[in-house]
Amino acid sequence: MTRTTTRLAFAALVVATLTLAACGDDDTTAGTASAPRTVEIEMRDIAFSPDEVDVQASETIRFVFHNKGAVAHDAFIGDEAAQDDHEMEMREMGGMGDSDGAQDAMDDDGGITVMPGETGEITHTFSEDDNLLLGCHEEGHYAGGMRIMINMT
Ligand SMILES: [Cu+2]
Repeated sequence: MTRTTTRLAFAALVVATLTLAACGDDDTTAGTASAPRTVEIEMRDIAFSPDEVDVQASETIRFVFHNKGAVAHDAFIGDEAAQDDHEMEMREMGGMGDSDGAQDAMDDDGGITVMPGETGEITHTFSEDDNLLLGCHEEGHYAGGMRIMINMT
Protein backbone atom coordinates (compact mmCIF):
# COMPACT_ATOMS: atom_id res chain seq x y z
CA MET A 1 0.00 0.00 0.00
CA THR A 2 2.71 2.45 0.99
CA ARG A 3 4.82 1.38 -1.98
CA THR A 4 1.95 2.01 -4.42
CA THR A 5 1.40 5.48 -2.99
CA THR A 6 5.07 6.35 -3.39
CA ARG A 7 5.04 5.12 -6.98
CA LEU A 8 1.97 7.21 -7.78
CA ALA A 9 3.55 10.28 -6.25
CA PHE A 10 6.66 9.72 -8.34
CA ALA A 11 4.57 9.34 -11.51
CA ALA A 12 2.75 12.59 -10.73
CA LEU A 13 6.08 14.37 -10.26
CA VAL A 14 7.35 13.11 -13.61
CA VAL A 15 4.18 14.32 -15.38
CA ALA A 16 4.46 17.73 -13.71
CA THR A 17 8.11 18.07 -14.74
CA LEU A 18 7.37 17.13 -18.36
CA THR A 19 4.49 19.62 -18.48
CA LEU A 20 6.72 22.41 -17.18
CA ALA A 21 9.40 21.57 -19.76
CA ALA A 22 6.86 21.71 -22.60
CA CYS A 23 5.51 25.07 -21.43
CA GLY A 24 8.99 26.56 -21.17
CA ASP A 25 9.72 25.86 -24.83
CA ASP A 26 8.08 28.95 -26.30
CA ASP A 27 9.40 32.11 -27.96
CA THR A 28 13.03 31.86 -26.90
CA THR A 29 14.12 29.40 -29.59
CA ALA A 30 15.01 30.73 -33.03
CA GLY A 31 12.82 29.35 -35.80
CA THR A 32 14.32 27.12 -38.47
CA ALA A 33 13.05 26.05 -41.88
CA SER A 34 11.93 22.70 -40.50
CA ALA A 35 10.59 24.18 -37.24
CA PRO A 36 9.51 27.79 -37.81
CA ARG A 37 8.86 30.05 -34.83
CA THR A 38 5.20 31.02 -34.73
CA VAL A 39 4.27 34.66 -34.13
CA GLU A 40 0.58 35.35 -33.56
CA ILE A 41 -0.71 38.65 -34.94
CA GLU A 42 -4.14 40.21 -34.47
CA MET A 43 -5.71 42.23 -37.27
CA ARG A 44 -7.97 44.97 -35.94
CA ASP A 45 -9.78 47.91 -37.51
CA ILE A 46 -7.37 49.38 -38.46
CA ALA A 47 -4.08 48.05 -37.05
CA PHE A 48 -1.87 45.03 -36.52
CA SER A 49 -1.10 43.94 -32.97
CA PRO A 50 1.74 43.69 -32.22
CA ASP A 51 3.05 46.24 -34.73
CA GLU A 52 6.71 45.30 -34.21
CA VAL A 53 8.43 41.89 -34.27
CA ASP A 54 12.05 41.07 -33.39
CA VAL A 55 13.64 38.55 -35.75
CA GLN A 56 17.07 36.93 -35.82
CA ALA A 57 19.03 36.64 -39.07
CA SER A 58 18.33 33.39 -40.94
CA GLU A 59 15.35 32.73 -38.73
CA THR A 60 12.17 31.25 -40.23
CA ILE A 61 8.99 32.79 -38.86
CA ARG A 62 5.46 31.57 -39.36
CA PHE A 63 3.20 34.63 -38.97
CA VAL A 64 -0.36 33.65 -38.09
CA PHE A 65 -2.87 36.44 -38.63
CA HIS A 66 -6.19 36.42 -36.80
CA ASN A 67 -8.67 38.92 -38.20
CA LYS A 68 -10.59 40.20 -35.15
CA GLY A 69 -12.01 43.16 -37.05
CA ALA A 70 -15.15 43.71 -39.10
CA VAL A 71 -13.48 44.26 -42.48
CA ALA A 72 -11.06 42.27 -44.64
CA HIS A 73 -7.34 42.85 -44.06
CA ASP A 74 -4.33 41.63 -45.94
CA ALA A 75 -0.69 41.12 -45.19
CA PHE A 76 2.17 41.53 -47.61
CA ILE A 77 5.87 41.14 -46.78
CA GLY A 78 8.53 43.26 -48.48
CA ASP A 79 10.80 46.27 -48.09
CA GLU A 80 9.39 49.79 -48.32
CA ALA A 81 9.81 49.98 -52.11
CA ALA A 82 7.97 46.67 -52.52
CA GLN A 83 5.23 47.90 -50.19
CA ASP A 84 4.80 51.04 -52.30
CA ASP A 85 4.69 48.98 -55.52
CA HIS A 86 2.15 46.62 -54.02
CA GLU A 87 0.02 49.52 -52.80
CA MET A 88 -0.06 50.92 -56.36
CA GLU A 89 -0.94 47.52 -57.83
CA MET A 90 -3.77 47.05 -55.37
CA ARG A 91 -5.19 50.52 -56.15
CA GLU A 92 -4.87 49.93 -59.90
CA MET A 93 -6.77 46.66 -59.67
CA GLY A 94 -9.65 48.55 -58.06
CA GLY A 95 -12.22 45.77 -58.43
CA MET A 96 -11.62 45.24 -62.13
CA GLY A 97 -11.41 41.68 -63.40
CA ASP A 98 -8.22 39.74 -63.97
CA SER A 99 -7.62 40.59 -67.61
CA ASP A 100 -3.95 41.32 -67.01
CA GLY A 101 -2.10 38.05 -66.46
CA ALA A 102 1.26 39.68 -65.78
CA GLN A 103 -0.19 41.76 -62.98
CA ASP A 104 -1.81 38.70 -61.42
CA ALA A 105 1.57 36.99 -61.21
CA MET A 106 2.99 40.01 -59.39
CA ASP A 107 0.13 40.09 -56.93
CA ASP A 108 0.97 36.54 -56.03
CA ASP A 109 4.32 37.30 -54.42
CA GLY A 110 3.62 36.67 -50.79
CA GLY A 111 0.44 38.58 -50.01
CA ILE A 112 -2.61 37.09 -48.31
CA THR A 113 -6.10 38.39 -47.61
CA VAL A 114 -7.84 37.44 -44.36
CA MET A 115 -11.60 37.86 -44.02
CA PRO A 116 -13.18 38.87 -40.66
CA GLY A 117 -13.11 35.98 -38.18
CA GLU A 118 -10.64 34.03 -40.29
CA THR A 119 -6.96 33.17 -40.01
CA GLY A 120 -4.14 33.31 -42.55
CA GLU A 121 -0.42 32.55 -42.56
CA ILE A 122 2.80 33.76 -44.10
CA THR A 123 6.05 31.87 -43.52
CA HIS A 124 9.28 33.68 -44.30
CA THR A 125 12.99 33.03 -43.80
CA PHE A 126 14.87 36.24 -43.00
CA SER A 127 18.42 37.06 -44.07
CA GLU A 128 20.82 39.34 -42.26
CA ASP A 129 20.44 42.36 -44.54
CA ASP A 130 16.66 42.14 -44.87
CA ASN A 131 14.90 45.42 -44.25
CA LEU A 132 11.34 44.19 -44.38
CA LEU A 133 7.96 45.07 -43.03
CA LEU A 134 4.47 43.67 -43.31
CA GLY A 135 1.75 45.92 -44.66
CA CYS A 136 -2.00 45.73 -45.16
CA HIS A 137 -3.02 47.04 -48.55
CA GLU A 138 -6.76 47.26 -48.26
CA GLU A 139 -7.64 50.80 -49.35
CA GLY A 140 -6.34 53.39 -46.87
CA HIS A 141 -4.93 50.86 -44.40
CA TYR A 142 -1.22 51.06 -45.26
CA ALA A 143 -1.40 54.87 -45.44
CA GLY A 144 -3.21 54.75 -42.10
CA GLY A 145 -0.26 52.96 -40.53
CA MET A 146 -1.44 49.35 -40.72
CA ARG A 147 2.02 47.81 -40.85
CA ILE A 148 4.38 45.67 -38.77
CA MET A 149 8.01 46.71 -38.45
CA ILE A 150 10.49 43.82 -38.50
CA ASN A 151 13.51 44.49 -36.28
CA MET A 152 16.54 42.34 -37.12
CA THR A 153 18.35 41.49 -33.89
CU1 LIG B 1 -6.11 46.30 -43.09
